[in-house]
Amino acid sequence: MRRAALAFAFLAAPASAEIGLPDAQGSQTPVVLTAELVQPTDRYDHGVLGDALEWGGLRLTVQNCPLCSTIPPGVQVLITLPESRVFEDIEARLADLNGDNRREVIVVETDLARGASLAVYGPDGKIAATPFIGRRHRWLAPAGIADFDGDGRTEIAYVDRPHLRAELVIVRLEGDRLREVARLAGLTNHRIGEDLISGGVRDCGQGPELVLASPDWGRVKRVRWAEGPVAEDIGPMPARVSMRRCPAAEAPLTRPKVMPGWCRLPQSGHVCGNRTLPAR
Ligand SMILES: [Ca+2]
Ligand SMILES: [Ca+2]
Repeated sequence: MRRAALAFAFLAAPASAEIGLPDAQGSQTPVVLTAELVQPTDRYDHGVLGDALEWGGLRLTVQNCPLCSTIPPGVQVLITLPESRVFEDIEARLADLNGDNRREVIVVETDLARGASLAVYGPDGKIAATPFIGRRHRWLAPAGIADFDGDGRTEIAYVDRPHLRAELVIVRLEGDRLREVARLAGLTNHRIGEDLISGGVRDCGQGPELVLASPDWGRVKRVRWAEGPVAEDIGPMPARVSMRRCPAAEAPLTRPKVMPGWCRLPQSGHVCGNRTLPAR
């Protein structure tokens, strides 16, 4: 797997507690604290997210960087893509994908000639990625991160070509590869030109469920796991779908658990959960 060019920028260490996790030898291993997309660039003329700007870099705040033993904990690591690539996404997501209590970074990485892939990064660079879709101007939209099949391991859900193919794909990080574990047609979560990704993951007491849209945006769909992902029509698309409201019969007394960083299904509006979209 081709690795992105790495440029390490040792900047001022943020004031934060020591949270590195000791390994079996007692030494500290690096932990990603924050991740953000940086270096806006117009070198990819796709504009699927509403403008011609994508991102050329990924900035991580890492504690106990193994390559910087003389630097105090809490350094910034700048991962710069080659000119043939961009990060084509609205944010860099953090989630522990392999159960080691250290979060990985999940982001859409696009090759200018071969389209998008879903990539996973760590403090030392790229860990794994799906194959590029294979054609310029083809994209995928992350949909959620959770243990969808209930086996104790975390999966990532995304929609493959949300404006064309509209297929939900669920992958799992296994070592240095992302293995596809399920695929389901007839679902989407993005409309061309919107600078947000719609829907997301919630738990109404029966495990995580994805909230998505029909390809024509006329219906709201939810996807649960029953020996594989199963989509259920839960009604017409209203002006706004609340990710924070469960059907009354399912969770009458509790609010759903909404995974952070994901958006409401919009007709308008630009708010993803409680976070603000990065400036573009
Ligand atoms: Ca991890
Ligand atoms: Ca799982």
